[in-house]
Amino acid sequence: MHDGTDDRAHFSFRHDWTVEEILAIHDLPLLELISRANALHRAHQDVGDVQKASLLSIKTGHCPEDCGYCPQSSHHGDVDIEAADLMRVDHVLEKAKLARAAGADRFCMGAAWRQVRDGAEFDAVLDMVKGVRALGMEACVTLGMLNESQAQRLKQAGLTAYNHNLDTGPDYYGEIISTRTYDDRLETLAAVRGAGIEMCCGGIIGMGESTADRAAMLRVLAAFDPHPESVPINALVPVAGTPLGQRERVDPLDLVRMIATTRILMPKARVRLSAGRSDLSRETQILCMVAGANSIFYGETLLTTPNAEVHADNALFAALAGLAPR
Ligand code: SAM
Ligand code: DTB
Ligand code: SF4
Repeated sequence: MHDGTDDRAHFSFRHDWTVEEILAIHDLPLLELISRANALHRAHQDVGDVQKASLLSIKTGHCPEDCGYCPQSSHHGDVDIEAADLMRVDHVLEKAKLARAAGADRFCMGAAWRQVRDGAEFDAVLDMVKGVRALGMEACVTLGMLNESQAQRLKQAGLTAYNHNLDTGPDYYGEIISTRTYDDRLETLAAVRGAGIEMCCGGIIGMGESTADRAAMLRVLAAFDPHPESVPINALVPVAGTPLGQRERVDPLDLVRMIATTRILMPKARVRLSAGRSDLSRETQILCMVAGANSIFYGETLLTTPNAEVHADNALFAALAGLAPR
C-alpha cells in the first residue's frame, strides 16, 4: 500500500504542489499528459470501474446567492426555470429506486439553499439520506453552507459524501460570486471532513477564467490531506438569463486537460465528468475517461439543465464493455 516506500505513490500523493508545477503538467504535450494521467489511473484504480451517479434537484430555484453560472439564483431575473419547494421524502425515494433500477449506485440530491437551517426541512433531508442508504446506494447531498453539528447529523444519517465545490481559483472567485467567500466554502468543507463525511469538491471550467485560475483551484484541492475522495469537473452549461449565459462552450480538449491534471494530482480520487457532457461526442467522453475520469452523472437532467440522453449513455457504456466471443 501507499506507506511512503513506493516512490511513485510518494510522488503521487503530494499536497504541496505549486501553481507553476501544476501549470507545467497541464500544459504538457497532450499525448504525454494523457499518458501520464492514464498510467497513474491504472496504477491506483480499476480502470473498468466507471461509476454512474444520479442527480436530483430536491429544492429548486429562488436561491439568495448570486453565483454567475447558476440558473437557480434569484439574482438573475430572466432565467426560465420552474422553482419548486423541497420535495417529499417518499417522492425522492421513488426517484432513487428508479435510478437504482437504471444502474446508478450513487444518488446525489441538490438543494438551492445558501445554507442549511435546522428544522423540519433539514429533518426531511436526513430522512432522504437514510432512505437512499437503505436502498443500498451511496448518498451525496449538496445543500450549501453547513455547520459542524449539521455535518454530524448528516453523518449519523449515513451520508456518504457532501458536495461543495470551490468552483474556480481563489483569485477569480470574486468575479463569479459576491454573496459568499472562498473562506466560507473552506469552512464548510472543514465541517464535512471533521464529521468524517467524504468530500466531493471540484469546479467549473469555461467561465472566462485563465489556465492559471484552473491550476490554482487544483492547488487548493490537492492541498487537502487526504485528497478529496470525489472531484467533479464541470464544463459550464451556459444558461440564458444568467451572467454567463452567452459564453461559448469550452473546447472539449480543455476538459480533457483539466481531467488529466486532476487525475495526476489526485490519483485516488473519483474524478467526475460532470455538467457539460450533453454536447460531447461518445469518443470525447471516452478520451476523458482515458485521461482519468471515472464517473458520470446518469439520467435525463442534471439539476435544472438537460444531461446527456440516457440512450446515448447506454451506447457509451456498451462501447466501453468488452466484446462477446465470436
Ligand atoms: N446551492 C448549493 C451550492 O452551491 O453549494 C448546491 C447546488 S449547486 C447548483 C452545485 C454546483 O453545481 C455548483 O457549485 C456548481 O459547481 C455547479 N453548477 C451550477 N450551475 C452550473 C452550470 N450552469 N454549469 C456547470 N456547473 C454548474
Ligand atoms: C457538480 O459539481 N455538478 C452537479 C452536482 N455537482 C450537484 C450539478 C451540475 C448542475 C448543472 C446545472 C444545472 O443543471 O442546474
Ligand atoms: Fe444557489 Fe448553489 Fe446556484 Fe449558487 S450554485 S445560486 S448557492 S443553488
